[in-house]
Amino acid sequence: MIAQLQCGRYRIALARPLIMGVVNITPDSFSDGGRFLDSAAAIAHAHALIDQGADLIDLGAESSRPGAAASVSAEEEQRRLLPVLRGLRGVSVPLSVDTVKPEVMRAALAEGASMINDINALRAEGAVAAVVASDAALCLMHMQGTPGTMQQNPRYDDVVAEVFAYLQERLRSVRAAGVAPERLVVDPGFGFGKTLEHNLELLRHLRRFNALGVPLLAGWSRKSSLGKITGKPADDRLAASIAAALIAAQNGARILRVHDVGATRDALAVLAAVQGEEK
Ligand code: HH2
Repeated sequence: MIAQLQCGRYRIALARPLIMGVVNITPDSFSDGGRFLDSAAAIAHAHALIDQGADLIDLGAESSRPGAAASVSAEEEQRRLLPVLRGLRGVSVPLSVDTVKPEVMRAALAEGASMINDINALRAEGAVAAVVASDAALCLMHMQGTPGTMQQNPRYDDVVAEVFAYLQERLRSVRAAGVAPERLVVDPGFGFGKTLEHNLELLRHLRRFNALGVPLLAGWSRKSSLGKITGKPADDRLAASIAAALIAAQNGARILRVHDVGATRDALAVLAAVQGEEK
């Protein structure tokens, strides 16, 4: 397992689990849609998450929630994203951009993004070419189907083995194109073409994914599986999100993608104290 992630001009130590704070610059994200569509609000929220202890910020300008309508155009995505990236230039943490579109990846990298987080694992034509020559970190996520239809009937014979094989193949393909392993992160994609039981099975066996040799990212924050377990709506899933983040961290996740940075930080501090790690 690599000790440091190359993330643009940053080298991030992976000795303790890192917190990736989410800022959705969208009208329709499932938990914070519309709150940060305005650039100034998105920039202010990113600063607030950094103050709360975010190690990275993930900026998304297209919702991937289940049943999301036709995707937004690359122009619209850039119109939402680029002013926020510009406004955050010079912040103390790496900026990640959550996109599946090669043209948005190129524009984001030109504006100083240090990481590309692709729920499509760079499968779009031209996506690998858009990122290969940069020094940005790349998150490759597993998804069955597309956001529009992925929750209609997710099916696996062995969810852990199938997600593992998919990520292994995507890693192989991206590395064959010339990407150094120090730039790569994988994510089983909780909630992306998975039932509650699939998500739980992946969480139980998360540690197996460490055999892929690159850091694991896990995103459970406010997701509908937590709503199924607790019966609570997205804005009332903080405690459940913290519980899932802690279990993911204990089961080997090195980056936790969360909306509630401060609370997650406190929970991880308790875990670190128990484990005797440095905070
Ligand atoms: N989840 C979401 C979006 N991007 N990226 C990775 N790598 N892993 C995830 O689990 C993940 C992700 C969905 O959450 P959110 O951004 O809050 O919602 P929306 O897609 O509706 O904007």
